Amino acid sequence: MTENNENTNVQKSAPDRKPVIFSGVQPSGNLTIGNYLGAIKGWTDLQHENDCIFCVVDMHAITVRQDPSELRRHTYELLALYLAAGIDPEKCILFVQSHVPGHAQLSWVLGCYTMFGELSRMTQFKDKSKKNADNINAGLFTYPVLMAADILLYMTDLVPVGQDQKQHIEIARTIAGRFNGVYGDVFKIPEGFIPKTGAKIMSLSDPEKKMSKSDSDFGSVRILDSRDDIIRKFKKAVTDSDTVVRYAQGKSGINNLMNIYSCFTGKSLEQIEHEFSGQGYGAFKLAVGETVADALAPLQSEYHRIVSDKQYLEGIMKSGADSAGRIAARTLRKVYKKIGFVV
Ligand code: ATP
Ligand code: LTN
Repeated sequence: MTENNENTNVQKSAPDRKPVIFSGVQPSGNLTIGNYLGAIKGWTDLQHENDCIFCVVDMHAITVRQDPSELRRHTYELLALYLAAGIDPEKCILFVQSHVPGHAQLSWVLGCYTMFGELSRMTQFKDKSKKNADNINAGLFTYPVLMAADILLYMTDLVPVGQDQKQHIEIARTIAGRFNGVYGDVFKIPEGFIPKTGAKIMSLSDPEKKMSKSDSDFGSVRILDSRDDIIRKFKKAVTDSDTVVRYAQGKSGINNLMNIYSCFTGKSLEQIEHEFSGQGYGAFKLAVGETVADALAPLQSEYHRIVSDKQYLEGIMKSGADSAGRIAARTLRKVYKKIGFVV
């Protein structure tokens, strides 16, 4: 293992240490406005006051079968999207998970402190096992252990994610607590950071179901969809038989559209009800579609500018992996010592 400055103790929270933020998205392509509102958009606000580390989690992506050339392309594209969304590589560490070997190394160790029963209870594992019944592989099962390694390697304080990742943060806390219980204060116990609005954007075609990048129908609005497609998808959004735009139980379609509109405009639900009083669903759906398309347009043009500059993206990946790798190696060395490996 590489030599490190042993005096730099990342485990102790120095009073002047900024909170560490870690998060990641899988480069599985077709990012949706759910990924944007639930995760990436919020990251940009956090980068000013914290030490932020944002990762392209390619190792998680291979828990479902990926075409190699697509995976490579999606990795560049996701990094370009982070940048286009406003994440500043001068302020944050941006890197690709497989470029820092510490993630796989710590994941193995933590797997020995994670119970079979705990992993069996993960709802994402159960859902993905149903969706990929012909490929229920061990990586899909131990996915949360790798995610715990991602987080714990950097002594992370806060993990900004959407609602669906709450259970994975919980298990990362359990694993860290169990490890600390045996070896002393090694890991920082991380907290999830779930946005108040936008944490669970629902499918436009089935508003009882989470909007997901792996669903290819009209239900998912992609960040890079054309203006026409975005508007068309919102026009087709499934709603109820009422006609009044108001947030209420049993109106999951309208509630979802109101949430999306609120996230992109900053308006409260009451303001939205007021704005559309006396207008039908048609006018509201069109307004939401146009607002989303307008809000995404600058991000899209920035994305197209950045994504073609492969050299620039590779420079960021490389320096991000160097910075992340230094922190990761330090944590891993400490863990290896604690458990009795010869370092
Ligand atoms: P897949 O459909 O391939 O499982 P996904 O859309 O869930 O993928 P991930 O890469 O697993 O995407 O998630 C990236 C981030 O986006 C996570 O923080 C996750 O909580 C968030 N996220 C995903 N879907 C939504 C959604 N519908 N609403 C809000 N946040 C979401
Ligand atoms: N499992 C996450 C992606 C992810 C992640 C992480 C998020 C992998 N490692 C560490 C936050 C912190 C998901 O969104 N599906």
